[in-house]
Amino acid sequence: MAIEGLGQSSSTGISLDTDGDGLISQEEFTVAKPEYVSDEQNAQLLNEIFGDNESLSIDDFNTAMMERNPICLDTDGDGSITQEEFTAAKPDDITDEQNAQLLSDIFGDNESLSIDDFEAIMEQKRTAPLPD
Ligand SMILES: [Ca+2]
Ligand SMILES: [Ca+2]
Repeated sequence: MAIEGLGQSSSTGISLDTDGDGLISQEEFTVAKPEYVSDEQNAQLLNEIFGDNESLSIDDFNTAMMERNPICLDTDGDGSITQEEFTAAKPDDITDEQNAQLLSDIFGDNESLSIDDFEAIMEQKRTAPLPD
């Protein structure tokens, strides 16, 4: 199996594992953070995602990311998450096509969702089996 081929269908976590040891370290996470995330926000994220762990397995990392408080996505603080805010926060390895699919999965016909609704939908997706 070609590892390079994983990019298409794999989860966010794998691309963060730059040394390929199967674990995402706080350092690897920090290196990969988008530029709009300040050091302060990054420290907060590390705390939320890693807790007391120096590193997490890719599975644990993805679970933690899904459980992460979506309030972080509400960058203008109006209590709702718009498609635009969601798109702005997407990891670099999510293609526009994948993002469009996510938007349609999560938002459906809505331009924005309340944080509660967004959380509920993400929770459903987290517990649902992933499509192939
Ligand atoms: Ca690693
Ligand atoms: Ca908002």
